Amino acid sequence: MTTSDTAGFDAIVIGAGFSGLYALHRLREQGLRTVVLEKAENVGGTWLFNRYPGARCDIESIEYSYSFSDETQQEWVWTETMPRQPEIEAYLNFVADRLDLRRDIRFHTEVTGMTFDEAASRWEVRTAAGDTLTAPFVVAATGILSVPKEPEIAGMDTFGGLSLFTSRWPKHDVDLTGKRVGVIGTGSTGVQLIPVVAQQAEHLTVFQRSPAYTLPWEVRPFDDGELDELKANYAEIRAAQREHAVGAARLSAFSVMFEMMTKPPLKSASREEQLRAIDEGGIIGALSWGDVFFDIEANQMAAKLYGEAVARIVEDPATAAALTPTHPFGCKRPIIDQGYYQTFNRDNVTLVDLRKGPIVEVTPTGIRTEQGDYELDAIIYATGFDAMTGAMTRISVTGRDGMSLADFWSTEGPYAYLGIAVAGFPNLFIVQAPGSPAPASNFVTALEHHVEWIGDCIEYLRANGYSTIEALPDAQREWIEHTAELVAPTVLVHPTCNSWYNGGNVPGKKRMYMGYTAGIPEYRRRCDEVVDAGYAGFKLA
Ligand code: N01
Repeated sequence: MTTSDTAGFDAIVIGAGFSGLYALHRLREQGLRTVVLEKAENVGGTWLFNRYPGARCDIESIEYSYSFSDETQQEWVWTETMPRQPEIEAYLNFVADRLDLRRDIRFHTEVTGMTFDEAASRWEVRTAAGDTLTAPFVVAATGILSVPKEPEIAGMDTFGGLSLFTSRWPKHDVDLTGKRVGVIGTGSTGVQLIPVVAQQAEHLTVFQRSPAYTLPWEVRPFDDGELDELKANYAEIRAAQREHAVGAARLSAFSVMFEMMTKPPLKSASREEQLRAIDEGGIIGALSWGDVFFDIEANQMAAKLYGEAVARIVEDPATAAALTPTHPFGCKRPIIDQGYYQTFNRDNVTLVDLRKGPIVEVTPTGIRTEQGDYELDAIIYATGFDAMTGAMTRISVTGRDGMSLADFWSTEGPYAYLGIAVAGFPNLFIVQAPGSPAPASNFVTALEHHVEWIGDCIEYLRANGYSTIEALPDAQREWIEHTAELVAPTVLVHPTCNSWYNGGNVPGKKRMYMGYTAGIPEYRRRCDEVVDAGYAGFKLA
């Protein structure tokens, strides 16, 4: 295939991250002439861009990897229980080479727009270079956390030092030795980055708007022979993973949270029982109560207990108090860390609690807050993502009757059917769209199922002479209502929670919890049910 070859594809895949690579492999195996359009210079998606110091996955490597190919899972060698970013990037390159995927990927090719041609029942996909490619099916493997949320702080452009963004970290080494560094953002990214930067910088100032709940975690290299033993049991490991609600059966922050739900309620625990919980379980013990996810009062009690556990690690009482969260535990994606709280005992680390006075502006020499000015040589922005919908709303997607996807999601809400398709946009499959189980699970388990469902669906359409499939608005509404009912009794929808889960982290974004929380097996059962009923909720033509 040459790069000027623009017509006659059976499927166009957008993005060459985890989802796009598998979609290409799967559709090609089905005999579809498939091309992947990728704006970056290589495979990897979000794992290519988020190469900041300390970046690593929070699911075990043997589960945060493709299960569809026994060769790749047997051949690839993970070195640690939870992989660092360079190892995940290398793994995705290995898969691309091993499955000979690169010949159908066009790098440096950014998709800027796509329009459904109703007469021809196909998509016209436009690129930044001015090419138009056509295919009946588009699989948007554009990523759930691929579009950075710009911090929009006044004066950012005026800063005379080094400005760094975790979500587009430079490829070359960044030496922060001897520098006064400021970090803005204490989500999963900031919590991973801060302990590593503290070891390099002359001084680190952490600008914290919302303290995180983060679970201390041991990550270790595999022992001799351990990985081989795991690989010998891969069939059982994968089966258990698929049957687990969060798509990861081994120890992870998610499985710990599930475990917490089985514990006795905090509201009826005596003070002695509460203290025993933190004596024996530390930070995780403070949160391990059965009622915290469903009862906001219990959740607030757990937050206080969490603060007590933090104060046992952080020596300065004011800093410990500032590190204690006030938003509900569980309403944001769980975080794990290596030595986060211990970092604040270092002489070269200062915490600025922005709840006491926010950032006013970035100045040429540092950051001005209502509490004072901080002189800095480098500022690192770890401010998160426009998640779930961000990537697709940055492409001008026009469906039936001129309908715009970005307009629909911004006016109606981030609706999709089964977390895969949006009414009004025939033959467009979005991997991990709103309503997918991905946010509350292992992304890789969720996306493998999506890709397989999409592949099977396209095969069914072709085998049965259908040229289009389209979600029906009623089915889409019912799916969204169902997802909303599932989270209604939980703290996930508490109004004080601003998270990428609900779009509350992006000013102006329509607020709605965007995941499916009944677990992967139940999701799979519902998807199977849809298929068995002849693609119920879809119109096939
Ligand atoms: O982003 P976040 P993230 N001024 O949105 C703050 C995955 N991930 O990149 O909470 C000051 O969680 C913001 O403050 P607040 C994982 O799914 C996985 O850290 O809005 N602060 C918050 O503290 C994760 O959930 C891994 O008050 C500002 C932070 O920036 C998801 O990515 C590793 C601000 C953003 O936190 C996102 O994590 C990394 C401003 N103007 C990421 N704007 C692993 O696998 C934002 N903030 C382990």
